[in-house]
Amino acid sequence: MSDGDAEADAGSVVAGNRRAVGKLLTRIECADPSVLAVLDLLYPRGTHVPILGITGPPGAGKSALVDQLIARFRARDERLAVLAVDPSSPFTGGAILGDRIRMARHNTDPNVFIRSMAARGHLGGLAGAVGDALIVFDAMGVDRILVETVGVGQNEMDIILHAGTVVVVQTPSGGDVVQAVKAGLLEAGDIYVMNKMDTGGVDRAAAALRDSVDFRHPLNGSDAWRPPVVKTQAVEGTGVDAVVDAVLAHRQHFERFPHQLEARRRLQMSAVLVERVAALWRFRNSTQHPSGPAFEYWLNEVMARRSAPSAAAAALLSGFTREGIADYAPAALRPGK
Ligand SMILES: Nc1nc2c(ncn2[C@@H]2O[C@H](COP(=O)(O)OP(=O)(O)OP(=O)(O)O)[C@@H](O)[C@H]2O)c(=O)[nH]1
Ligand SMILES: [Mg+2]
Repeated sequence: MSDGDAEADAGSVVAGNRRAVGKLLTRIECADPSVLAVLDLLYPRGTHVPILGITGPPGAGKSALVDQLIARFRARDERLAVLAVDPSSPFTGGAILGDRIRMARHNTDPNVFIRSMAARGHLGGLAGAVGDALIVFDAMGVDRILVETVGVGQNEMDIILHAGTVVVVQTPSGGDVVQAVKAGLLEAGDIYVMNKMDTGGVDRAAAALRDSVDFRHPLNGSDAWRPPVVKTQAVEGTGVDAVVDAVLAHRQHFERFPHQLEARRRLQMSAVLVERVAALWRFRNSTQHPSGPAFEYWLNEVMARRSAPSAAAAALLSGFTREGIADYAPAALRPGK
């Protein structure tokens, strides 16, 4: 694909062409390397759109909440992009299809772009695909981006690495808090939602969550954000206005304390970079047998005990390109020279 094509694709995204956005996301999903040139053009043209992450255990009501949030933000005349990350994990217990369809009712609204993403083939894994999709969303001219991911194990990290505000959805059911602690969700949230308030034990569960969250977010001075705990019934929309208020308040908090937002972005971006480095290496070695002149060269060096493995690894890393590994074997070091 030529540079001109990349320019044209990037231009269509910036112009808000939904078809172009959709095609680009498909190319990201299936790890089409020609997409990298488009992302390079789009990234500097991003507009720092606020990203709202919604995470929590399977079936907690994340999609139902997102559906309600879309309606609320649309009522405020915001243009939205929504990414539903599908980890294709065996844990997923919610009524995916039903709720996706319910959420998809907004797709007829020209100011809402909804997309779900699986992306196991992506160079940077699912986290990489989400990051790349967010670059596209950030450039397409929307006012807010919503991302839903299941908060199990590593998957909630996809959101935490990118979102300016993270909403953690819980339910009163017994195992949730234990699972949340395990998944690191009690450190991750800026806002906590105790959903399914129509089911039993919600007040006790919300109070226990309040205590756990306070315990993990010690208030260091008056400029610290105290994550609110909001009770909701996401299908009917009860309590969702309070979630919206909390989202807007969190944004205002960052406007008052911009250094906190800056510090968070820096921390997130360093994690993104580290993850990208690791992903490049994993990709290379999961898709093909490690080979090529550079790998062979350094393998031989290690086998012959001329180079320690760590030194060879560092040399190999220095020869990385994002498509894989460059043919990197310094001529001066080649055997026989
Ligand atoms: N009773 C009750 N049911 C709810 C509530 N919110 C969601 N549900 C139901 O719970 C089920 C799961 O809701 P989803 O919105 O799909 O949950 P999810 O967290 O998106 O699920 P996954 O994406 O599969 O992890 C659905 O059958 C919803 O209708 C609620 O507040 N009360
Ligand atoms: Mg869902």
